[in-house]
Amino acid sequence: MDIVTPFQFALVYNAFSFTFATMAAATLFLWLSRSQVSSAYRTALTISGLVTAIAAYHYLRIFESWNAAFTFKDGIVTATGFAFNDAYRYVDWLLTVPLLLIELILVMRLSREETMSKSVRLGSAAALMIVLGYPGEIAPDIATRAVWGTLSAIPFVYIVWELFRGLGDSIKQQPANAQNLVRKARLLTFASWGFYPIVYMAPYVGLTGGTATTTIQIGYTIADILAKAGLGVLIFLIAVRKSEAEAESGHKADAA
Ligand SMILES: *C/C=C(C)/C=C/C=C(C)/C=C/C1=C(C)CCCC1(C)C
Repeated sequence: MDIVTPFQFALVYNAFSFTFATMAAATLFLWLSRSQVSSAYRTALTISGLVTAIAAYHYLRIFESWNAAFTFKDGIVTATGFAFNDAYRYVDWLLTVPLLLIELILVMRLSREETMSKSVRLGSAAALMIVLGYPGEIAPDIATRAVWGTLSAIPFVYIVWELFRGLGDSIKQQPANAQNLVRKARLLTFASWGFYPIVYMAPYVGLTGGTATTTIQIGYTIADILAKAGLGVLIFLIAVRKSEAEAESGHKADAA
C-alpha cells in the first residue's frame, strides 16, 4: 500500500465520511418524496433512492477500509499492512450504474418496449464497462491499466452515444416545463460520467504513490456525489414537474 501524507489521509477520510452522510440523506429525501409525485414516477424515485442507499453502504465500507489501511498517530501515518480495498467501489458501480441508467430512462416515460430495450442494452453495456475497468484499476503498472481502460472505454462511448441520440429524441416529447430539466439531467450524467475516465488516467500523467491514490479517491468521490445524489435531486424535480403537467392536461381533458 502506498503511504499517504497526514494531509492526504485526512482529506480522503473526511471525503468518505461526508459522502456517506450525503448518500444516506439523499436516500431519505428521495424515498420520503415519493408521495409528492404521481404514481407513474414513484418507481424512478424508488430506484434513485436505492442507488444512493447502495452507495451509502459502500462508502461506509470504503471508509472502514481506508481507516484499517493506515494508522494516524502523533502526526505520522503508517501503513498497517491491510490493503485498502478498491473492490467495494467497483461492486458499487456494478450495481448502481445500470440502475442510474434505468432511472433516467424511466423518468422519460417511453413506451414499454422502448423502456425495456433501452434498459437492457444500456444496462449491459454499463456492466461490461465496469467489469473491464476493474483489472486496470488494480493493475500495478501503467501499461496494463491503459489496456483495460481502453477496453472499458468502448462500452462507455456506446452508452454516451446512445444517450445523446436516443434520449435526445425523447426529450422533444417531454412536456415543455420538464424539457429543460431532462436536458440538465442528461448533461449532469455526461459531465459526471466523463469525469471517471479522466480520474482513472491520473497515473498516466505521472502521478504516483499516495498522490495518485488520493487524486483517484477524491476524484471518484466527487463524481459519485454528482452522478448519484445530484442526479437524484434532478430526477425528483423532473418527476414533480411532469406530475403537474399531466394533472393539468388531465383536468383540461375532463372539462372538454
Ligand atoms: C455511481 C457511479 C458511476 C456513475 C460510475 C461511473 C463510472 C464510469 C463511467 C467509469 C468509466 C471507466 C472508463 C470509461 C474507462 C476506465 C475505467 C472506468 C471504469 C473508470
